[in-house]
Amino acid sequence: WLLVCLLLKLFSAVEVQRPRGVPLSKRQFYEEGKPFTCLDGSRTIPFDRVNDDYCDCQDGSDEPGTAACPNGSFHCTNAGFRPTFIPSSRINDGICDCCDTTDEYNSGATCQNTCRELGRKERESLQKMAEIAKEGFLLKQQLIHEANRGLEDKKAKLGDVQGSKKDLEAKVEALRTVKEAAEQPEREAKERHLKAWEGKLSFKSISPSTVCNEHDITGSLVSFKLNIKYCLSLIVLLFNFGFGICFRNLEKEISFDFGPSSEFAYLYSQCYELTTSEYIYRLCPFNRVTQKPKFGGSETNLGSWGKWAGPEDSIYSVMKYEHGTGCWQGPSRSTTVKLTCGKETVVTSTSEPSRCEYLMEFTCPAICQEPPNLEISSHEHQEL
Ligand SMILES: [Ca+2]
Ligand SMILES: [Ca+2]
Repeated sequence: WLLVCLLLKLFSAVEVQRPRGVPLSKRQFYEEGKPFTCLDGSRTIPFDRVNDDYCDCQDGSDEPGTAACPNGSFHCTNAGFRPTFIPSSRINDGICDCCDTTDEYNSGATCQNTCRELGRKERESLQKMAEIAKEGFLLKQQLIHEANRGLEDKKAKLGDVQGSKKDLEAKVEALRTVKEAAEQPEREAKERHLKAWEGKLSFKSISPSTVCNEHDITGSLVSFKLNIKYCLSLIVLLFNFGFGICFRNLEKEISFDFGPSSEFAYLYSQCYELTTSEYIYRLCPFNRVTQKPKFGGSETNLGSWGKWAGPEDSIYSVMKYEHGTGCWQGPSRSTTVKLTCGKETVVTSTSEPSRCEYLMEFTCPAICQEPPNLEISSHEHQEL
């Protein structure tokens, strides 16, 4: 009895009486036998002028089921698939537009109801996408775990670098003191020597050989000191330079926005290529995008890392690379990278939708969102 009740209820739900082409949501505006007011409120007409194949309302709302109004739209229920609207000009035009065939009710066209089949295919592809999202989301958790570990490592390294920089600075300072201490007697000796030499100059006649010899001694003394000085400066320079690079690189890497949970960190210092018939495109995330002719030729910069540029609710779904090589008599090249969920990290397509503005599609697990529970949704489908 319960089943019968349920079936009856279902039937009554499906069999809601309404004029042809009217969606369920607007049923209340089309009350059988009562005057109809155009949905834009412009005028009221007797109900028999609804779907009488003559356009009465400016907004086309009196002819939802005929092609009489140029701006009318027809609602296909498409049971088993997705309901949709089509322009009313497609009613009875001989072409099957609605999968439930309802748009061709009077044209003689033989349409087959494909809604069930379409619905099945859609569910399959949704299922597949959900599975990809599920696997991708698991991978993402792994990426987050690794990124956090990597970040801790890097922070520790930065601390180490700072520590050993201080250590070395102390050592260099000690070396400088040693050097100065060592130079002190030499300086004194040199001064003595120079004085003696001046004495010789003033008191002795200058023979070319003495000048040369004396000069040699002084010269080598000077060059020895220069060497120490040079060496020390070189040590200090190399030390600052090396540490500077190391330091800056680490700091730079730590400062990047790798996503809410650092899930995009693994893309840093990686590059991904896509070869088309003409070019090799290369995306190095957080760095730059380039294009190189496949058969030789120089590389073109299509933009350097700019920012995350997705819409407010999913800012991490789009990357923007800017200020690439300038176009001839045009702006500098830029690239928009759209990220979609996938198990693999790969560039799937590139295009140039408008001049010097490139579009790249990139799949990676880091963008995958937690999928809704699959089992519940498949149950729902079965019940339907
Ligand atoms: Ca009419
Ligand atoms: Ca049609």
